Amino acid sequence: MSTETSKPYLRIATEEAFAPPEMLKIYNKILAGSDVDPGFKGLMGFYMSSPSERARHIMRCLQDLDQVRLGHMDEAGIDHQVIALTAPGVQIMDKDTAVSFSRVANDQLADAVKRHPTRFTGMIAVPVQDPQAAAKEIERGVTQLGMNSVIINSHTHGEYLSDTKFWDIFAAAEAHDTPIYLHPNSLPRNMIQSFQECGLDGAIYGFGVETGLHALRIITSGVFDRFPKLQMIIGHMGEALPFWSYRLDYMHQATVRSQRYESIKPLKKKPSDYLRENFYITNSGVAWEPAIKFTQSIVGVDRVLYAMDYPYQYAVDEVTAMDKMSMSAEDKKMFFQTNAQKVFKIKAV
Ligand code: 1DF
Ligand code: MN
Repeated sequence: MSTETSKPYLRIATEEAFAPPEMLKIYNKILAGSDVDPGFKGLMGFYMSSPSERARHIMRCLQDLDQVRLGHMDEAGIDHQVIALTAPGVQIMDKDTAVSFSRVANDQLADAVKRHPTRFTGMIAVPVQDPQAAAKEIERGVTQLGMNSVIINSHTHGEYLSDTKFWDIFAAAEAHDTPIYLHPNSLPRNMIQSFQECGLDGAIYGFGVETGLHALRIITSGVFDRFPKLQMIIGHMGEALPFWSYRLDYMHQATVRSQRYESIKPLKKKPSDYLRENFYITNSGVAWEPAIKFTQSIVGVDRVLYAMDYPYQYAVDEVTAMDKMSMSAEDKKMFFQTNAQKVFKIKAV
C-alpha cells in the first residue's frame, strides 16, 4: 500500500500568514513616523528589526508564497494552507492606503493560489477603515479572485466591529457566504500598558484577551440577531471563550434582567448559542488534546478545525502530537480536513 492511498486524512492548516514585501515597506514608513502605535511597534517593529534567529526566520517565511513555504509544509506534513495577510494587515494603515493596498495584497495571494491551487487557499483582506470599500473588496474577492473567506485582524485603531458603522462588512460577508476569520492584533493604545510592562501583551496572553473581548462584543451587540447566517472563525481554541460559556450565559442574563448597562441588551439567544451556531474554532497555537476535546464537546466536532499558525508556530512535532490524539477516525478527519474543506470551500487538494 502506498503512503498516498493509505493517508487517513489530508492536513489542512487554516490560520497561516503571509506578508508581501511591499507591505513591509509601508510598515517601515509607519514605524519611522511620529507617535507610532505602541502595539504595532512591539509586534511588527520587533519582527522586522530583531536580529534573533526566530525573527529572521519568520520574516523570511512570511514573504514567501512558493518554495520556502512548500518545503516547510512538506517537512511538517501539511497538505494545504489557508493563508491570510499577517496581523495587523492593512488595518494599521491610513484609510486610503488600506483601501488600495488590500487590493494589491489580495491580487498577490490570488496569484499564489493560481500557481499552487492544490496547496493554497486565500482569505480576502479588507480595509475595515472604509466599510463600504471593504464590502466591495469582499465582492471582488469572491467574484473575481475565487476567494471564499475574509480576514480581519481584530480592532482597527482601537475600534471594534460591534460598532454599527462597520456592519456593511457583516452584510457583505453574509450575502456572499464568506466566513470572517477574526484574528488577533496587537493591543490597542488604551489597553496595552498593563500587559506590556510585564511582557504579556503578545501571543502569550494579550492577543487572546483582546480578540476574545472583540468576539464577545460582536455577540453582545446583537450582530448575529441582525445577521443570523453570518459565520465567524476564531483561532487559539476560541480565545478561551468555550471555557467561559457557562459564566457568560449566567452573567449575561443576570445583567440584562437588572438593566445594569445600556449596552447589554436582551438577545434572541444565549451567548454560548451564538458561539455554537455562528463560530468555527481553530486550534492555532494550541496543539493540546484536552483543550481540543473540550471545545469539540461545547461547539461540536463539526466546528473545530486544525491550524498551525505558520510561521509564528512552525512546530513539526505538534503535527505528530495531533495525529496521535485519541479521537475517532471520523472526528479526526473532520478536524484536519473536511471541516476546513466545507468552511473555506476548498475544492482542489
Ligand atoms: C504572533 C502570533 C504573531 C500570532 C502573529 O501575527 C500571529 C506572535 C503577527 O507570536 O508574535 O498571527 N498568532 O496568531 O498567534
Ligand atoms: Mn495567527
